[in-house]
Amino acid sequence: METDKPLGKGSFYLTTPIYYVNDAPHIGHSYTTVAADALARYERLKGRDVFFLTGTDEHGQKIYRAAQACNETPETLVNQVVERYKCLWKNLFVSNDDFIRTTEPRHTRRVQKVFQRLCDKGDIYLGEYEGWYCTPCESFWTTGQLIEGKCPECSRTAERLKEVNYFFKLSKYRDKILQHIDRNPEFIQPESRRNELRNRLLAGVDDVSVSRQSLPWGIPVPMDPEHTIYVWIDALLNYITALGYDDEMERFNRYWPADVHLIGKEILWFHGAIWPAVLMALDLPLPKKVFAHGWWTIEGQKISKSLGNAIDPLKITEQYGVDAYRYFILREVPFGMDGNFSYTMLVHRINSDLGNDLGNLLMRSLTMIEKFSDGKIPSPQGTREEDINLTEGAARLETKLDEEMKALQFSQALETVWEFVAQTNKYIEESKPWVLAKKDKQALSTTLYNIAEALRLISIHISPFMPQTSREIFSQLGIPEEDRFQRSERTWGKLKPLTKTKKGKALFPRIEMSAQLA
Ligand code: ME8
Repeated sequence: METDKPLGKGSFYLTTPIYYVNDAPHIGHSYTTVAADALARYERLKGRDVFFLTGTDEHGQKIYRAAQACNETPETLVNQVVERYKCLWKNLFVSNDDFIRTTEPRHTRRVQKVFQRLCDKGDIYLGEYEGWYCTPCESFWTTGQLIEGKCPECSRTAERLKEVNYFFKLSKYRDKILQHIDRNPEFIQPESRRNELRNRLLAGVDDVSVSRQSLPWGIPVPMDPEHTIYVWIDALLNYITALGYDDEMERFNRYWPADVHLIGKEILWFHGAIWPAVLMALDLPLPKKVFAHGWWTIEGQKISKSLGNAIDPLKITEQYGVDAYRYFILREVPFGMDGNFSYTMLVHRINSDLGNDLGNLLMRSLTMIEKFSDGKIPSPQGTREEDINLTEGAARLETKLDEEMKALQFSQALETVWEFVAQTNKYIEESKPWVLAKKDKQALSTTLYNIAEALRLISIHISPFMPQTSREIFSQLGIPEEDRFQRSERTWGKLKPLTKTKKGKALFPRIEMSAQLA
């Protein structure tokens, strides 16, 4: 007997990077968070006990200087900018379970404890740092790593630094990390990034500086408060401090290790080398997967403050809608590759995939149900070969989607759903309900039922990506809230005949190219 209980496949913990609050969020930040949200919603749909964490990285030289530049205290700046992040996530329907700020006491006290423990263990020691520092990346570099005197990551000018610092024994863990990477091909994804990381580790690693001298904006080193803890150590620890490590262990024990850390490719070193080493030093298991996705450019150019081309995602969603934006960023580029944002492509996707394919499917289906069945979903009567094809298509869709979501191939997953949208449109063309209405009422009933049933399943499958559109389709089909997402509702044939449909407005009205923002 089927039950509506969750599948009980256990917990699923996923995270985004915690973003710097020196400046407002742009589409790059929204990309990782929306991808994480789609995954979180998908896993919840599967019955997993999901914990989805995002937050903000609020300490360090970069934020300190940003505050100075606008004559604010760092506290004022971070309190202002964090609201922009929170507001954006709300607007984008992001369903995070927690939001951690690194200035919160629950975080700072736990970071200090971890730092102390690593010192006690002998994995952190006092030394002298001489080298370079890139403030925008908050990264230490050796002379050999600089490219033409510039930061190899962001190509900006690095500063010479000579100061007494605490060091973490990264070198001690190098072989163990390499071994872990080799034994667990799923650990670092995609594969090309794993190879880059491996090569960098193989080339040899130095111990890393984990404190800054006389930088007033950070968490003080517990036994030496003249120093502040290096912002990257502070930040990485959010993934466990948010779970309560290590003074409220219930949540931690329930969710750690993380199933996936979603990050951008530029911060893989921190997540694929430094973070595993810290976890090893703490005798904690490593996250199951770190996925480093690619970068968005805007109309072909890197998103940067100096170019002034960063787009506020709220501007896009105001004009084009939240779900259209979510669909576009996840569909347009295979997860892992770089992509280019252009309004032309956005409008194209809205008009073709969302308007023509999905929106018209709903509209024409409900129009036919109104016209030929008095606005009520008829009972299916008999099964023809074309009906079997459609139900098989639905079953294939579910299996394929599972594989693609497991591999975090969001774009492919959406393509798979759209193959089924196309199959349903084709089913209508071939079944010709308008002809059946005149000569075969039984086949007409079956056909109209099947079309509505296909739409119901489409609505379930798009819900992780486009929650609002999913709700809209359900409500136009007349399906009450309680019948939408239970596990037993996911198989073909669960749509109740005689359901009264409520045709509403077009899901994605056509946008004329001339109405573009840009
Ligand atoms: O690095 N394309 O924060 P951050 C795609 N605080 N994704 C982009 C992007 C782009 N053009 N620009 C930013 C930090 N991102 C640290 C993280 S985690 C313990 C600490 C996304 O504000 C992408 O996820 O610079 C990238 O890794 C992240 O934002 C960097 O955000």
